[in-house]
Parts: sequence; structure tokens; C-alpha cells
Amino acid sequence: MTTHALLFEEPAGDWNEAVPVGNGRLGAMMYGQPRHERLQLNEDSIWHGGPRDRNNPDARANLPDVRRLIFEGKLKEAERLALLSLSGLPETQRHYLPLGHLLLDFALPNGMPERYSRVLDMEEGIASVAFSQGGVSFRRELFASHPDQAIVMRLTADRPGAIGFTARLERGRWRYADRTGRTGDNAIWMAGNCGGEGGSEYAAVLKASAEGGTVKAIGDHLLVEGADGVTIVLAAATTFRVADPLAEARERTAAALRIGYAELHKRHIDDHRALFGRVALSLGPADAEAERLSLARRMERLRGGEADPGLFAHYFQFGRYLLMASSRPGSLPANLQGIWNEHFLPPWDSKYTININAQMNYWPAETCGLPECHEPLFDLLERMREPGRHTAAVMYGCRGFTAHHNTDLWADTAPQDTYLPATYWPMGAAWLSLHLWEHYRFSMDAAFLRRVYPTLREAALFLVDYVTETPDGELVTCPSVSPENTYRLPNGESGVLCAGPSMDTQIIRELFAAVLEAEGTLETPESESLGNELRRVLEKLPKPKIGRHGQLQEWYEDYEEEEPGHRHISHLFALHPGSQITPNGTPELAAAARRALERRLENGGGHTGWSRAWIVNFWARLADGEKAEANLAALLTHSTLPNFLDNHPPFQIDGNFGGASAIAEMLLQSHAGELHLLPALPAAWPTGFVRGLRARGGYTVDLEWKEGSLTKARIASTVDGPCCVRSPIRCSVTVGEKPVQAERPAGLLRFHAHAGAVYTVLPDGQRLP
Ligand code: FUC
Repeated sequence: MTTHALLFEEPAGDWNEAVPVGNGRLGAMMYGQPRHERLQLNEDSIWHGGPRDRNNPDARANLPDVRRLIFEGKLKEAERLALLSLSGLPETQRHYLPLGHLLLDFALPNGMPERYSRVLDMEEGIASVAFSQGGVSFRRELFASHPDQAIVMRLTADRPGAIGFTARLERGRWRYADRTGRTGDNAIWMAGNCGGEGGSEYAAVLKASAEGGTVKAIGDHLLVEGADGVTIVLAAATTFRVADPLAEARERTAAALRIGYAELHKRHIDDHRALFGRVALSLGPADAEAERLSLARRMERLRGGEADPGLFAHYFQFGRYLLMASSRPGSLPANLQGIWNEHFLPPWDSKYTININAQMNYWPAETCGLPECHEPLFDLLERMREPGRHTAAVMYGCRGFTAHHNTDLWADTAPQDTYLPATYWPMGAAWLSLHLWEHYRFSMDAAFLRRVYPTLREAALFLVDYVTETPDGELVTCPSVSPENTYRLPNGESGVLCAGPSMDTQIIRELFAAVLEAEGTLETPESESLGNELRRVLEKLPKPKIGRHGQLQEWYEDYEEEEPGHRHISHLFALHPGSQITPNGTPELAAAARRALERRLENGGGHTGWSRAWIVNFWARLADGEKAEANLAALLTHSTLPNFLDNHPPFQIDGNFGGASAIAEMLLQSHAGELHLLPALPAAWPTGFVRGLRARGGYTVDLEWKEGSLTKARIASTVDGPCCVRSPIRCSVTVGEKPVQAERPAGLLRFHAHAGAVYTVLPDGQRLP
């Protein structure tokens, strides 16, 4: 067992106690029951139904009236007309489905299981179960191999011939597989249609090989008897990617068994460690006693107020583990449940909610050293361009491409639901496009920027056309919403549709600034540049406003809100993940953002996992380590399931990713043109180190601290350029033993960094060890 392991004392009684493995495309939740093992299975492209054009053909004709009614304050009339003319036809997108279960029924010696243990080893990406029964020790190891595109389970016992079980694949009582059977004498399969018009065909194959004993396929069961050791491999596919999913799954399982367990295991561990091992984090002295405790016990201690910084470090690494397991090059992006969904009608369809949730999933991708895991999101965004262009043209008569607050497997861009506070929000593509820009800022890869510039440009172009003039001559989005909050007019009427919610204006600023900078970097010729159009809009965008409570205003007007503790905190986008508000650069706005955040919290905010995770990121950006740590503790104690997965409730994965991102933000920030070292270090983590965090500008940063202050930083630069470090202690910089010339205005250290060089930053008076 490695240092990053989650321990469980008992088998999972339900899904919320089972542990996840995944390779980006295939996922499994392992229960670890000695006699009746259960793996709940997913394949990322198993969704109900096919692609459709759901754009409402009556949108464009009614748009001017919807706008007029909003500006006239006739909210109910505006809502009614929006509901009729802007909603998708039909109202919902597609939903994600489980593949099914692998059920293993074991023949065990008499007696009760003893010395039971269940472990999720995050460093190796292996879930395992061990117990003894009737004097025999049994062990099962499970992983989802990315290199071999299969789920692999190895079963061993310390007595020859002790392993026997039957295995079958199923989809539950009310969604039986369409077809099942055996193939050859050691494999079984199930296949069918995902359902709905245009639904994909899916197939899964399970194949086994044993040392000693026998393996037989009978009917649609596998029967293993008297084996010393067994390897089972499972593959699945759909027509979303391949023409013949059954043939594909058969070939994958056959290829995996030909490779053999030892090699499968090695290839998996090499692949997994190469990504996982990039970042190391310690938030306190090694605590061997805590590391021996089960996760349940540690959570109980934390809830009782006991300190356990190591558990926060595990939460951080679990977020990284989950991103690797649910989003790898070639897979679909991590959805609301990552890839782990057991429901045929999952909460919120287990799809991509793009007014916060999908974006939050990817916040740790760059900072936490997993930039390639970001790629599936870019692929989805790329697929959204064509439908998004159509939506922009048909619904709004605009150029460019747009999407609303959700998308699905088919990159659907038409509005989802008829849920007024969320549905009529045209900013989904713009926000997602900013992820391309972030990827560039971290890597400084100009070839990547050149490739994605057309997408950024098209997202901006839509907004150039979409914004409309207020009576005061400012340019705002309309209709839109401040996701998903409700405001009250002075006359008592309440509503959600509005003109110019702060978040939209902030996203426009961030996106347009990105496009302008990209055009500068890429030297886009004047004739092709969007520059003039963007600058014309930027000049007329409303400025951020501070409202009557001293809070950053959520809407164009200083409305009262219906639910002041609302889970969405959209108007703080400019603080995080945006970069327009910083305590040093815009202190007044930062104070107003703080006030807005405090008001949410004073009124019961942070009650969903993802909302709490966003709050921690905000506190980190406000450089308040104590508040960040307290809210992180609340995320773990109030919004985390027994298997460490985030609890909305129910399970929703975004909080895990938002929490991991927040821990990185507490230790290092780079959004303000400087490397801010330990910006929000709480007193609870006085000693520690982090290695391998990535920063904008092309840097990788290691930090060490003691007694709450920085003792050493190591900055590896991949590009030539000015480097600015912010640290509360005066520091100097060297390359090896050689001092580097630097300017040192208060709190800052400025020097010229060279590509390939590694810089050591030490507080004054401290020498290299
Ligand atoms: C938004 C949020 C909900 C939930 C859902 C998936 O609608 O407001 O809290 O996260 O997405």
C-alpha cells in the first residue's frame, strides 16, 4: 500500500460506500462484498437517444418582445413568452445511462470473513479487497486500464484451488439487456440499444482466464471452479465511437488476456503513476497513526473537531485521482457524476451542466498537473460549435456560436428544461471557451492557441451580436439570468429573466480580453481581427457596481434577492475563476466581493457540495486562509459521502474537483500576472510542502513552509520572460548557487526567467541547504 490510500473496514453496503476506478471512458464502483461481489459499471458514451435539433423556430420572431417586456419590468409576461418561444423542443436534452453490473457469486469455505480490509490506493489506481475465510486468505484487485482500455480484476487466494464463482452481466430488473450470451468457452457478453430515437448500440464482454481449475461459459454465465488465481477483463463500447461494439469489446478482452495480468498491471501502474505522481502534497508532519485509520474513522474524528491535515491532502489527491479516472484524452468529459452513475434516470440527467458544474470539474486540471485530462472538455466544446452556430442563428439571428446552461453527449446547445432561473442563459459556450484560454495560459503553447483561436473568436462573436442597448446606452445580455437566482423588484414582483446580470458582463470582459490578447500573440492580421468590434462592446459594458449592502451587485440594478443564501454565487465569477477582481489590484471590488460572499454565508449559503467548494476558492482568492480552511472542513464534514465522493446531495462530483482546486489556490495563485506563494495558508497547516503545482506563464512550482512561513520555493520555467513572485517575506532568487538579478519592490520579486531554467527562491538570510 502506498501513502495515498483510503481505507475501509467493511464492504460497501450501498453505492455511496463503494469505491470508484476509471480510465476516463470505462468506470466501475467496487462494493467489496466477500460472497456477492458487485461492480457497478459505466461506459461514458452510453446515453439515452440520439442527436436532435431542438431549437425553437419561434425564438427569433419573439425575441424583441421578450427583450421589451424585460426592459419594461413586465417580468411575468416576459417569462411566459420566453417559456413559449425560447424553450427547446422538446424541453430536455439526453441523459447518461449506466452500463449495468458485473455480479460475482463466490463459493467460499465455511465460516465468516475475518481480517477484512478494503483499500483504494490512489497512487497506483487500484481498488482491493482482502479477507480470510475458513483459513484461506482471499484477495481481489481491480483497476481500469487506460493503456489497455479494459477493466481488470485479479483474484488470488493463499490455498491452491480455493477460488470458485459464477459471474454474470446485468442491467437491473427494469432495463434488462436486449441480448446476452456466451462467446467461446470463457467469455460472456451483453448488448443492446441505449433506447430513444437514434440511441447508440452498446456491448460489453467479460472474459476470464485461470491458473489451475476450470473456466466455463454456460448460457450467459461464467463458471470458475477450483482455481488458484483468476484474471477477468471487461471491455465495453458503443456505436458512438465504433461500428461494431460487440466485436470491439471481444477484441479488447482477448487482447488484454493475451497480454496477461502481470503486464496489464505493469502497464496500468506506469501509466497511472506518470500522471498521479506529478504532484505531491503534505499539509503537516507524517501522522502514521491517522494513516492507519479507516476513512470512516478519520471523518468521524474530523466531525468531532480533531485536526487531520493529512485528510485534506487525501481529499486533494482524490480530486486528482477522480479527474484522471473520468477524463482522459479520447474520453468524454467528466459529467455531473464523473462517469460513475448507477441510475437509469439520474439526478439532473448526469450530463454537462455548464453554468458552473462542468467548469468546476476542470478547475484542478491545469493547476494540479493534469492538463491532458482537460482535453475531453475541449473536444466536446469543438463538437458544440456546429450546433451552437445553428442555435445562435436560428434563435437569436446572431453570428458565432452559443450554448445555454447544459449540454449532452451530442453537444446539444438549445435551452434545457423550462426551469426559468436557469434555462434562458446564453453564456455556456463563452464560459467553456475560457477553458481553452486557461490551458494556453498555463502551457504558453502558441500552437495550441493558434488551433483554438477560431473557437474563442466565434464564442466572442456571438456576444458581439447578442448584446443589446439599455435605455442608458450600455450594452448588456438580454434575455439572461444570474444563474439560478431570483430577484425582487421594488413593486414586490419577483423574477429571474433580466438584462445584464453581472456574471454575463464579467464573462464577456474575460473572453474579449482573451481574444484581444490571443490576436496580439498570434499577430492576427488587421483584416481578420475582431479587435475593433470587441473594443466597441467593451467600452459600453456596464462597470461592476457595489450595492446597498456593500456587496458586489449580482444584477444590473441593486435588487433584493429572494434567497440571499443561494447556492449559486455567479456574480463573483470575476474573483474566481475569473481574474478581474483581486485584493491587490482592485481592493474596493475585492471588499465588495467579500461582502457578497459573507452575505451568502450569513444566510445559510454553501449548502450544496459544489457551492461550498466554490466558496473555498473565493476565500483563497481573497487571501483568507482561515475562512478557506473552515469552509473546506465544512465541505468534508457536511457534503462528503462515506466513499469520499461529493454530496450535493445526492452524489455529484463537482465538489471533489472544486475542493482540490481550492487547496491548490490556497497554496499558489497565478491569475494576476504574478506567482503568489502561499496566499491563503491557514494556521492549521503550519508545516508542509507541495511539489509540481502548475502556474500561468509556463511555470511549475514547488513550495516548502515551516511555522506558517515559506522556507523555500522552486520555480521551473518553460518559457523566456519576466517572472514576478509575490511573497509576504522578502526573498532572493538563485539558479543553482548563482544569484539572479532581481528587483524587490515591497512584497515582490521580479526577475527574468529563461526557458528550461530552475530558480530557487529563499527568504532573506536563508542559505541553500
Ligand atoms: C444546477 C445547480 C444545482 C445542481 C445542478 C446539476 O442547476 O443549481 O444545484 O448542481 O445544476
